[in-house]
Amino acid sequence: MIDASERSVDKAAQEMINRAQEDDIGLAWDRYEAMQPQCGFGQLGICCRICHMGPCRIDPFGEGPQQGVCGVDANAIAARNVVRMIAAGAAAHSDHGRDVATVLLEAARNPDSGYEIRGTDKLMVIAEEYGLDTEGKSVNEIAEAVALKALSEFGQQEGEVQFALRAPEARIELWREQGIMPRGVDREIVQIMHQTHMGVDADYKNILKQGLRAALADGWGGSMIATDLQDILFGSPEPIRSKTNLGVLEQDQVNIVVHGHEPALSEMIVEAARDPELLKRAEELGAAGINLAGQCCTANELLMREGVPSAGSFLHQELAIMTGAVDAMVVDVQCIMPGLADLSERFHTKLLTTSPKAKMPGVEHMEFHEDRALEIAKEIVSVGVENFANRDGQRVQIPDETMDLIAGFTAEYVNTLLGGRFRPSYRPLNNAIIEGRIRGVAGVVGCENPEIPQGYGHVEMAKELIKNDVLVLVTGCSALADARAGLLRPEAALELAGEGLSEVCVAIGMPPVLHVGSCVDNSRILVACANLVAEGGLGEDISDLPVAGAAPEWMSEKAMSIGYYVVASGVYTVFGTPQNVLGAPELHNLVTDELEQMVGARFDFEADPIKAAHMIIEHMDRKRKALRLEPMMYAQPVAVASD
Ligand code: SF4
Ligand code: MSK
Repeated sequence: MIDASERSVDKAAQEMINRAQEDDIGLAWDRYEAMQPQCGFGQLGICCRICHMGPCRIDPFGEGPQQGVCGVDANAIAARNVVRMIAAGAAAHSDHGRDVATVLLEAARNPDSGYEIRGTDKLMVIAEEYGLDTEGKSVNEIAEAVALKALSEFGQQEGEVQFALRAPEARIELWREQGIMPRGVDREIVQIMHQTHMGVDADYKNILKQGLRAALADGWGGSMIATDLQDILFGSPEPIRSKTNLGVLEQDQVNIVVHGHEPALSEMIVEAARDPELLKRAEELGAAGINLAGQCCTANELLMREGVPSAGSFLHQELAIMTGAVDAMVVDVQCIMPGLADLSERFHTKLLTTSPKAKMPGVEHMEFHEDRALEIAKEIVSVGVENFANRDGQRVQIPDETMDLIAGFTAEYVNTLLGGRFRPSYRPLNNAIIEGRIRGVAGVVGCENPEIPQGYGHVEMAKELIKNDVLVLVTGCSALADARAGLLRPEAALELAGEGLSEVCVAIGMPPVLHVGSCVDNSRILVACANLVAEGGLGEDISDLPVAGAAPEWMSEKAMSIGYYVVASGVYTVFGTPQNVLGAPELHNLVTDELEQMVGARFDFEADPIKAAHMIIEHMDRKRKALRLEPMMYAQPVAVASD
């Protein structure tokens, strides 16, 4: 038997991993082990299969080939691979944004769609930002105009992505000077595909530059559109209490797990699960109710707007099915393991795909359409309800693990949170940083990866940072890992935070680790950084701020796009495992050093989360010194990197 604690730090996950071993069921960790040793050329980033003269690979020891058949070198090969990852990640986030805009358009035009526009305040703010005439117009007319304007940003051929103008003036100027100001969202992604086609760009610096521009089109474009239009449709989140972990599944209720990323369907499923007829049918079948739980970023979306509990993060998806208590798992797009198809066959779980972009062989497909959203959501919930009758009580094993949390802090809410309802402002947060109560702000985000014990990187890094008075903002699976560890409770401030941070948190009852949302909501962190600069006293640009980013357990192409737009926005960022650039020394030097001269920030790679936390702390101290801020107010825990 493998020691399950080597695979996850979470007790519930360990219980299910052990169950899988007893039942001889292979999970992601087993498939990862079966894959060892992984291809060294791929890991170093120096294999290329862009054209049919290849595949080609560069000998990292300098003895074999140093060029592909076409004559390209290791740096350009690795850079092309990196920016193609950025292109895919930016495309995923941005296509999500496009879908949200389409739903907003449907909601505005079709009163029978089942959607209502809940975030009218935000609608007016965005309409003004887009320069739209709102005088005498109805909510639906304004929403229609906003949706059309947002949709036009994707295919735009000229001009600049609108929300990029939210960045500080100095940053906008720098982007323009460097030639990386994003134009249209789709345009930047398409240009990567052209630029990296065989026989086009062979200059690794020029290739990476386009990667930065496409990443910015994601962060300040596609992702930001997704976030803001979701707020318009479903309402801006405000802090809300809920629970997380596999223990949120209910023994005596129909359990429906919604998994993926886009709230367009899952918000409707929340509505459908309250339908009296479906509740009655569940009761007839012996269930005490219909219990919804979220998975991955769908979990974050529903958690922060509806308080729907989360069953877990990326590596929990198979474990949820292993409980034998999930009657339906409904998936849309992104981070859905194809391995779910075989696993659900071994239990009674009905796996349902819903997006025309994401099907699985042999898995039932119930396609979602915005114009019949509620009707389709009810049909989907009904499948879960009927399947409750097939549940084998003998095979149900739900770990008795849940954790309380508070979710739903937005860039806008920081105004009210710290400034109060009567004088909403970032001033108290800026002051807390200037006076040395809070050292700085770190965004710790991203995925999980079986390469690292699940949650170890996220939780240990967040604990070390808050101990040293760093306010931590979390999104995606990082947020869910910290939530399971209890870091999203206000009590965590007293238990684990340094004295200065704890004082601020206790005064207003907030956790030291703030849940900011899903992967597309990393855009909220960009806006928060712009607001910190705009409030004054912390420099003229984001790169002046004592802030940092981290992705301790990253795996997806979206994480690459996020990392690059965060760095291109001026935020020093530490990735847990190295990007695939180690076989390309000059490219490696560019991303971990020279980028600093270009955009005022760079990457570091560090697998040890405690060491990485101290790299962030040292970076913040350098920025504090450059800004001539007050020394930290209280004696600090010793800031020493572990061995
Ligand atoms: Fe090989 Fe060049 Fe073709 Fe890549 S583009 S597969 S390096 S010949
Ligand atoms: S779900 S992108 S594993 S954070 Fe957004 Fe989690 Fe990473 Fe998917």
